[in-house]
Amino acid sequence: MTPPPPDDPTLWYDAPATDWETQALPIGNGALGAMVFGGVGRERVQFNEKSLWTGGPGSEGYDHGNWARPRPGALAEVRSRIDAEGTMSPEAVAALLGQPRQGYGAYQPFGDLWLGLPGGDLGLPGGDLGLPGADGVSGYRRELDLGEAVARVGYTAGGVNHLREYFASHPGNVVVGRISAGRPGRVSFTLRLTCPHPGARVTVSAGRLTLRGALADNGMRFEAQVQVVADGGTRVDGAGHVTVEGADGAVFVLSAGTDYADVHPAYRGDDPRARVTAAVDEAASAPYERLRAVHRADHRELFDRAVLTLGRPAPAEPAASAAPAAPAAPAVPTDRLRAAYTGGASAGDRALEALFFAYGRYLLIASSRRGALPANLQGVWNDSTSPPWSADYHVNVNLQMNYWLAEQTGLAETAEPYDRYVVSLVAPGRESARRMFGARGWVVHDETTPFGFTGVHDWATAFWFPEAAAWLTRQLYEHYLFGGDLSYLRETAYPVMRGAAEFWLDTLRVDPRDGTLVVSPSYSPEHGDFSAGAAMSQQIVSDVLTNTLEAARELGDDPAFRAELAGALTGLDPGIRIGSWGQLQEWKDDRDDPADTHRHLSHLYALHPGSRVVPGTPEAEAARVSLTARGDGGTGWSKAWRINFWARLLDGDHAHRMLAEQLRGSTLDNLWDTHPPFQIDGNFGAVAGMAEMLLQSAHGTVHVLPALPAAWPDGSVTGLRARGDVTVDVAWSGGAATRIVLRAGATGPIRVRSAMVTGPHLVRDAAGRAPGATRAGDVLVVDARAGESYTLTAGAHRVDGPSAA
Ligand code: FUC
Repeated sequence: MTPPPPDDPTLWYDAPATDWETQALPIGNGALGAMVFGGVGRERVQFNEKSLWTGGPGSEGYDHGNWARPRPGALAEVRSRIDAEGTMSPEAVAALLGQPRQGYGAYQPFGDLWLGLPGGDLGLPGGDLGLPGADGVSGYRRELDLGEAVARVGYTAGGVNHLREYFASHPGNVVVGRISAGRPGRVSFTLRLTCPHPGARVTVSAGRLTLRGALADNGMRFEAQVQVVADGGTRVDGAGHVTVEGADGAVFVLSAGTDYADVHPAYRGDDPRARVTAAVDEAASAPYERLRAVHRADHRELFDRAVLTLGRPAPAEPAASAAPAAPAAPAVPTDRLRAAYTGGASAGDRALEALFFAYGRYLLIASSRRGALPANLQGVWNDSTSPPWSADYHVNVNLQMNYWLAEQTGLAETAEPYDRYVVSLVAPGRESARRMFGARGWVVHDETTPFGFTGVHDWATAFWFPEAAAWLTRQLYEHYLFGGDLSYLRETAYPVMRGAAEFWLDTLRVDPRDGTLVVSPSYSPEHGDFSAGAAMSQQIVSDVLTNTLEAARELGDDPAFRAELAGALTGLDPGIRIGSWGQLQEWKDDRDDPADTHRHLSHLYALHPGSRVVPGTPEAEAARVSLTARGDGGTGWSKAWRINFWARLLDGDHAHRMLAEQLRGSTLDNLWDTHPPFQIDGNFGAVAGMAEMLLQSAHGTVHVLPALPAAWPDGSVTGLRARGDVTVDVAWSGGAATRIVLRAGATGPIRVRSAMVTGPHLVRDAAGRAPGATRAGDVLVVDARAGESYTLTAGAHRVDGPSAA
């Protein structure tokens, strides 16, 4: 097979996948996802389309989770019991405020493509996928080339080389496969299309398979089409399949869609047929090489923006912003690389870590692109009609975590679906706020769906979390802080933030114990009892009110509203308290148990993703005490969050230890995160954490290598983003930065923090001129101009005037 470009990060294996969750390889374009198995006698390509969901309108009893019967006095009763008794069990609260889940639904698999290949089982799915070694197969390789976003399967059988390639094109909205052989006339296969949903029908005409049906649960219509195009040979339509014999090569293109629309209250739009037909027609009439070139350019534009290399000393004198050397494809199959991983000092360990970083960014590009729903608990990939947690949008940490890496690693555009989704929750969320709380603004609880489920169910452990709306708006505000786009703040972020803040202005209440404003009932996610003023509730509300006030000032919104926000902030309990054993308290009362190792670390919200807890302060020390007590265990996403926490505490070694825990204990052979089971938030959260280890900008400076672990003495990273519209490349050696490049998107001072500037160093713009710069301690303030780049180099031989000030 054609080897990949030598420098592209690549996952590869020497055997086909037999298991969907742990071995198959994901491709996707945001709306469409597919899992490639790479069988020899038979290939399976399982596929999804993001909007295919049961539940919502049309599903029995659906009303957005709003209370089916009015509950006058129920909230007041919970509040007064909490006032009187201090706490209330989740079960007791759920009995008063919850209700059985109705019409919630779940994300659905769409179908499977099966390629029956010579020597394989051409019958119905479910049998042997075909293992290499049988029938004289040699040189088997299955890979996912992250730079090209192409999955490949190659082997030699009967003296002929066979190669299949698959990719999911965002510009074309199609999944494309090419089947080729090293000799003319040696491509033969039968392609079938199957669907797990009862009543769906497959018809075949002119080499095109059409799958059409409607979900029994909610009537959602769906359609997929696959066109087979053969080069030479014969192509014959059969009952439910297309057969190609003796071709020189063949291509298939698949597209799929539903009649879902993200519009409240019907959530239905046009029949998908016209869209699917147009996408397949267009791709099927284009030459394969062109489809691939367009896909490649589209993917590379995002993917190439950030590259992490670990374990190679930084090159001595690279050009200012020259394209970096990407990590080379490791010589060991990825499953063996992972199995051998210890988190120690080996080159293989560094290669796996760099690959994991590249993979997280790849997965976000593949599962979150403009025009589709955001990445759910499984991104876009799901093979089950009843997936874990419905593969939904959990908003008590998981959906938020999916997008932490977007701004930091140069993928801001991938957050467009998230923004659009959050905006779409406002209409149903206003209704829930009004009907359940009698409040302005909007609300959503613990988890939600594409149909605006903003109310509640009654699973006591996780049903009540009205703080979710406020937390969701943080990413929108961050998008503004990173990119500085004022019209985005005005038109997209601020209205949503204002609504989330208004909800709390109407819902906070005075704590009779001390007169502060608190959230009640309040629940630290999935942990302990309900009480008033749990740390996370207070920290989130403080965050949303503070951010909204800042934004309101920036935009000059009405003074009366600003005064309301400022007043609430004055009375608000900020939820940051140091307890009896030096810990950051999880609840307003000092009830934390030092032996508790619960996976949630909700009370550290103000450390990350919030920024109220600043390293070096007593509160940060208390956060460290809490974090240490909770230990290094936890599920996949929980470990990922801990990487971020330790990085924010500027403890690179502990952050790295958590990354190692994640790779050792919570990562599958295909490098998917496992909760268990597979849950993609851990992939995304870990990459955000790695980025936080290398660059932070939450506290007013662009802090370079804030938490570099001893395990990463040498390396380089390009394309990390800092708040204030700065793009940063760093090369380091022996644990110290040797070169920092700042690319300024805006004119104004950039405050760079790095130990480098305390020693001899040079600062130059791209033309070799010294910019205005002043230094105080380890912070250098560079007078930057938009569009200009500034290179800082360490070195005794060139002490420089302005920067040595
Ligand atoms: C949160 C977590 C669970 C799980 C679920 C999808 O509720 O507490 O561990 O990740 O989301």
